[in-house]
Amino acid sequence: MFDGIPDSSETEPMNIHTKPNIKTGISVCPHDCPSACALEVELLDEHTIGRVRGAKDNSYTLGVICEKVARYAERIHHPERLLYPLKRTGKKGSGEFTRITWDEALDEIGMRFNAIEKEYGPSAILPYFYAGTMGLVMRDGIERLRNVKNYSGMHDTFCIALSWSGFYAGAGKIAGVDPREMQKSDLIVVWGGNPVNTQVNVMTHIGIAKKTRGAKLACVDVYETGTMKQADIKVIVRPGTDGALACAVMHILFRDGHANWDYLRKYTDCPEDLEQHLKTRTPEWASVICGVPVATIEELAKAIGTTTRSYFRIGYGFSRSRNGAANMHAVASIPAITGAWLHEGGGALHSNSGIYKWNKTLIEGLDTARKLDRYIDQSRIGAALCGDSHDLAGGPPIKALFVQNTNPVSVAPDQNKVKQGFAREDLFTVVHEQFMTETAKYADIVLPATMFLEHDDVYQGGGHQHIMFGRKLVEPPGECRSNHEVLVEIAKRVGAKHRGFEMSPREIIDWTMQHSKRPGLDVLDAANWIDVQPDFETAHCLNGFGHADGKYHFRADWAAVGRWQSPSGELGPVAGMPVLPDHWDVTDRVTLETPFRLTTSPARAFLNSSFNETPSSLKREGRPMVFVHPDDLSRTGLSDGQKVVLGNARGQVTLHAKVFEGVQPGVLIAESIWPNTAYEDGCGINSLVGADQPAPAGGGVFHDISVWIRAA
Ligand SMILES: Nc1nc2c(c(=O)[nH]1)N[C@H]1C(S)=C(S)[C@@H](COP(=O)(O)OP(=O)(O)OC[C@H]3O[C@@H](n4cnc5c(=O)[nH]c(N)nc54)[C@H](O)[C@@H]3O)O[C@H]1N2
Ligand SMILES: Nc1nc2c(c(=O)[nH]1)N[C@H]1C(S)=C(S)[C@@H](COP(=O)(O)OP(=O)(O)OC[C@H]3O[C@@H](n4cnc5c(=O)[nH]c(N)nc54)[C@H](O)[C@@H]3O)O[C@H]1N2
Ligand code: SF4
Ligand SMILES: [Mo]
Repeated sequence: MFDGIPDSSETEPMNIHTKPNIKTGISVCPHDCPSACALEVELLDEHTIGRVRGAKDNSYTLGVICEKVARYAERIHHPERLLYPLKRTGKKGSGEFTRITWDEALDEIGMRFNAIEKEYGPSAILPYFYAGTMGLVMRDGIERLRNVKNYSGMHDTFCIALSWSGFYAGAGKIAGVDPREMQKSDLIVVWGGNPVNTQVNVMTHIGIAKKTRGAKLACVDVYETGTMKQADIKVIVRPGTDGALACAVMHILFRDGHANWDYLRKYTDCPEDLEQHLKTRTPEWASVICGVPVATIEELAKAIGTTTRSYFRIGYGFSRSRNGAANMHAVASIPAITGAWLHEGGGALHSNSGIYKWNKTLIEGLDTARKLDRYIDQSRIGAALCGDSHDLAGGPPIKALFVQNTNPVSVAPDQNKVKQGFAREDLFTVVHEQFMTETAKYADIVLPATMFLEHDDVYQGGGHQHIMFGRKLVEPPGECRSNHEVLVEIAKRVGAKHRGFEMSPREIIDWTMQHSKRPGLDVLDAANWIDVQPDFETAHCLNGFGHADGKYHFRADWAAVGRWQSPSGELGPVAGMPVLPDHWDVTDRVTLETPFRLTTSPARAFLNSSFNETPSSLKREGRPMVFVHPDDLSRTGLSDGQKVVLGNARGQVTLHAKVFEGVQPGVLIAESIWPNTAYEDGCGINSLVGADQPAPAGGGVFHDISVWIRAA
């Protein structure tokens, strides 16, 4: 029997489309991607899916999804999926395990957690998670266990800490113009993002604007990406120098009379100070820093200054630097100079996460007497596990880890330190996963997890404006259990009492919807998704930006931003940050020993560490490579296709060189994230990445790396 799926003889409800002989169910892509695509999934039998397609009637998805999810059958029916609970038999990291029952696994977890809590206090246990699934129940339910038990807090810094800090410093909220308005735009500026790889739907909407209005696309990146290949204005910067480029663009806008002074006086905090400050930030000044020819800077600024409807689609990538928050703030300031926000098809969007305003009391157990003693920085998990007193914040060592939805031994910075920490014999590690990841290999207990088509959850579009129901469409294989089911069972064994542990995911979704001033699950279930786009005035900030004074802030209050973003208060050298938009020269140093700058930009067929197990993704990506400018190849005596080593004080990585013209000399690109085992010696690309705590709230500096390169 299908779970809730009628057979084709029944009347067709809204959420089921019947193709000849193949049933189709509607769900949502759960992966960590701003597109959160509405999906149509072919259902071959109660366990088996066929092709996956984008829902045509979702006004953001418009029938388009990425290739890797279209082939989801490869992932959900992968022969290497984890099916049963496992207990470690070999050395940590060896991947040697034996099958045990769920009761044995859960009883051991309960016993060990209780013993550790008794001896060291609850802070010695760290629930550690990220966004492997973006479903609110399955992703964030782990916070309920943490909060009820007062286990260690976690500050999530992999992804958004730098970019949101920068955008918030200016706009005072994390929301922007409806992405569908890109269709009405005459210039779309994709800055520091590569939607062709990372959120294909942006290209759909840009494509419509190009076709119907002859809109132009400008793209700012550190190499010629798939997105840049389609751009009319191509800007290749040196990594970590977008602040300089943005300042020069704004300098030209003021210089050439493209500043909208009526708008500036009404909607921004200190335009005269900014204009004055930018007097010396000329294109010549910026060109030396960012390596972009003056003529290209002029071309970009002219297009922005002379196109009323210019839409800034601002990505995450360029914020993953030690100066990333400052760079984001500088870039986000550009449309406030021209007043592009006033017009349909104009303004900016980085993320729309701020529009949803969820009441997470039930999901996260916020109604408990929680008093978390400390927060561990997610990106510094290596140092924290190795006992760094700064990271442990005066608390006990971490003695137990419970990991869901993330693969830190692959994706976290400073990988050698992370491995050292995970290898500790006195650390009790539980990993709930779909595959035997690098992290799962270090676990004492591995638990098999369901995939999104095997459980119910609710999703929000980070890059659009839909609340969406992702429904269970097939039965899980083997003994896989959902995150919620596992939390319920652990809660029982560690004495964590909360009504959320007594409820089903559907009940939790329904309560959460209703208490977030939305309709209940019945309405969502019938409609599949709800469009919650704020009105034009709100989205365009015409009734004010998010700060108390309603203004866009050119003058950033970084200490306040740090306190907003980081639960343990502002971090890093906040005092040194530029108050007005500027170039902040704090990136990883280029030295005689490490003369190259490296970024680890996302590969098209992988999604972080996911999909790097599916055959078609592996085939498409080939092998781990580093793109090298031809001048650099000849300068270093290396050749195209040669096996090379990249290295710095943190580690070394072996991969193959590939000649590539679309990058500045001195800059290397290693598209990521390959499994560690794809590299010789098992050292993944994050062995080279530093785990600093950049101001004002920490964050992963995945594209801010200095290295040497030499023949292997
Ligand atoms: N070098 C480099 N490193 C990076 C980045 C980069 O650009 N370059 N990007 C960084 C960024 S932005 C991010 S967000 C991180 C993300 O890195 P990760 O957190 O590792 O992200 P994912 O690969 O999305 O998901 C992790 C795991 O979640 C599991 N999972 C999925 N759904 C479920 C579920 O329902 N239950 C359970 N228990 N598990 C599930 C998947 O199998 C997968 O192994 O990587 C960061 N690391
Ligand atoms: N295929 C695929 N899709 C993904 C992911 C993936 O790994 N693979 N990851 C998902 C996740 S978790 C996230 S957060 C989003 C992120 O999606 P994006 O917003 O696109 O951000 P990034 O993926 O980090 O990097 C985007 C681009 O920024 C460029 N970049 C790096 N440094 C700089 C710089 O200093 N200046 C400029 N101008 N550009 C720079 C990189 O070269 C890259 O092309 O994508 C999601 N979608
Ligand atoms: S584009 Fe993003 S949200 Fe859409 S199917 Fe692909 S990974 Fe999922
Ligand atoms: Mo991310």
